[in-house]
Amino acid sequence: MTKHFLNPVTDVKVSKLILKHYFENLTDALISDVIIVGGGPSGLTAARELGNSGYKVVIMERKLSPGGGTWGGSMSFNKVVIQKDLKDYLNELELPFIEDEDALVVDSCLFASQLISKALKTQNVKLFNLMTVVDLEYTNNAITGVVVNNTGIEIAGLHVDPMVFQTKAVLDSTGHDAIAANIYSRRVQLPLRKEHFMNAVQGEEDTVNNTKMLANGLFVSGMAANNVDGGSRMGPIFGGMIKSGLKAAKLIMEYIKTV
Ligand code: 48F
Repeated sequence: MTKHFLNPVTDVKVSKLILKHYFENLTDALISDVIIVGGGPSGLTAARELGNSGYKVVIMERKLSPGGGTWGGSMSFNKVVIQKDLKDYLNELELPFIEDEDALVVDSCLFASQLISKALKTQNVKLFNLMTVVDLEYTNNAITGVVVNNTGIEIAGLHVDPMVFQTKAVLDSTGHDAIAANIYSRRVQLPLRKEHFMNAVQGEEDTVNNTKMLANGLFVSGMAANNVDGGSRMGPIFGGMIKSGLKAAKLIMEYIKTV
């Protein structure tokens, strides 16, 4: 029979290579500059920006696929809309768009995949999927890490202890869940205002305005930011998420210089 591969790889070699390289990465991620909780559009944008500026970034993503709410467009109709202000940025992402009615229309799957690949291509950014952030580490009046468990363990409700990853800054980009902000708010009794009614124009402004440092070392972006400060929600329009991610990266860089 004709052989198609000069260097066949055995089953055990496949396993060995995966274990070796995955755990090298995971061990390296124990101490980083920034941990981004949630690989949606605002988190991925911040990750790319921070990675390009030389920061060591770890993304913890609960689901199998990063990308958050970008994949499905609206009601599964796979297009998203982005404001014309972001035209140069989309060109930078090498993301094709159609200009219509003074807005940009983008294929949602291409949008998701370009955000992911542009963030991960910086080399300084490492993404771990199927990892759920369940708590925060707090040291000397600052958030200094995240507590993580495997999503499978969380779903099964098994009594297995999580693991801590230390960092200088945590970005909560978990969207509507605002998980890190909610954990912080519960622990220190800081009430959050929760998101407001749907309004794309208002919500897109709010998400950028509400992007901020919530506590020393804890930042919020995207819909998580609106869940902290009562911003409006919006549908599949994403200029606000990109601008929020860029703003979060800038704030984090300024903060890290001070710690
Ligand atoms: O929700 P998501 O896309 O966040 P975003 O950047 O963008 C919001 C928009 O997609 C959309 C919208 C405007 O168009 O309203 O909702 O604010 O992505 C959040 C990501 O965080 C992950 C989740 O799986 C998703 O990929 N995530 C949520 N909780 C956790 C988490 C957790 N505990 N640990 C890790 N990841």
